[in-house]
Amino acid sequence: MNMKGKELRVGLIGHKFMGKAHSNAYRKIPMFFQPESRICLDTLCGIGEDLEETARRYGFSRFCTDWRRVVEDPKIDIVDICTPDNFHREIAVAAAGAGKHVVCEKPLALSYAEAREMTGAVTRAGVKNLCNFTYRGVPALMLARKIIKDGGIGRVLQLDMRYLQDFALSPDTPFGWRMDTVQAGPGIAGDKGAHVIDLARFLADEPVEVCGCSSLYVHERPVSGTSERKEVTTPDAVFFLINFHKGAKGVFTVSNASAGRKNALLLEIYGDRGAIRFDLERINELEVYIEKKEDALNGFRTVNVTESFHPMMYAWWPSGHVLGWEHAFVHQLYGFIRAIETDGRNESAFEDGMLAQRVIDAVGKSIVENRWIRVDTIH
Ligand code: SOE
Repeated sequence: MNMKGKELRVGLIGHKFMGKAHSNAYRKIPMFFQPESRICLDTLCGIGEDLEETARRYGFSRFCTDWRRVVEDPKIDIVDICTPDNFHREIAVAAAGAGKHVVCEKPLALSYAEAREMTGAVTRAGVKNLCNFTYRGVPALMLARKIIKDGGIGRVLQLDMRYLQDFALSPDTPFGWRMDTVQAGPGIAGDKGAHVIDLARFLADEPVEVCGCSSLYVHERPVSGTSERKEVTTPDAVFFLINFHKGAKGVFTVSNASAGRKNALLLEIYGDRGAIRFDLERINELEVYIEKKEDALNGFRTVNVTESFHPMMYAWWPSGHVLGWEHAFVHQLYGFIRAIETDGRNESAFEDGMLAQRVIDAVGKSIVENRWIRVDTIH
């Protein structure tokens, strides 16, 4: 018996890391927000001996190993894609064609051409669509966006955007799908690069021209559970410069080999009257500098973004009761549910994923050709 409004039945494809983050988020939404619909975890689709147990623990009614069953099931309202990147296009296009609302983890696709096809499919189908740039759902970054868009730091001049981890530093780290260009296309340039490119768009301005280079430190890795070793075909780190539409310049680094950095999304945006700084490993804090001449106390201040009047915080706990990485997923998916319920717009639609993919492709082309590439020359 549905307690309130209609049901929204979710078919989630991919039961590993992102599948867990999305399942957790769907379950938390009705506890902290007031959607009109009842969100039902209907089917979990994946490959692995742990699938049935995982479906039970996550609260799914059913499980299956063929994504087509999820897409073709008339009971399913939302298809949520948490697979390696090389499956995104086929599943999203099929889901849109079946009239499903579609969620797809970032990066949207393996290329701009694929992303354009996916965006066309959801647009023609008239279904709601989310490319989950989850960090748009971090309250501190939502506050940063408001400060910048309200002119709080003046004209944006410089962006220093990094996303650093160190899991790939050791040659003993086993081979993963992100290290295989067949499954992950440009690899880290898409995986972490999508995040920093999208956040530059979300917080500041549109990229116009890029120039990049890359590093690969470990060329082959052990394959878990076997005595085999596999060649790594995506870079461990990518570095790129961006010229932006309104004149700002940016320095970007994405790396899986930055010793000591565990999940360090480090953003610094400098304007002509102030600056903001953010570190994902300190997710509730935003460092803000607003130029005030002759103010003896002027300097960066650290805002604890946990007050009820801060973005999204009304729904959670009393002041100072901090949020974590998982809550950004709750905010993004709640916004998607509300877009479905109100026929409104959600943050980071497929179009945003497509525009980020165009920059990712330009970075890849720049690395190969060793020169600046205009984003609008990518088709
Ligand atoms: C690996 O780089 C990864 O899991 C990314 O794929 C996620 O988008 C990021 O949030 C955490 O790191």
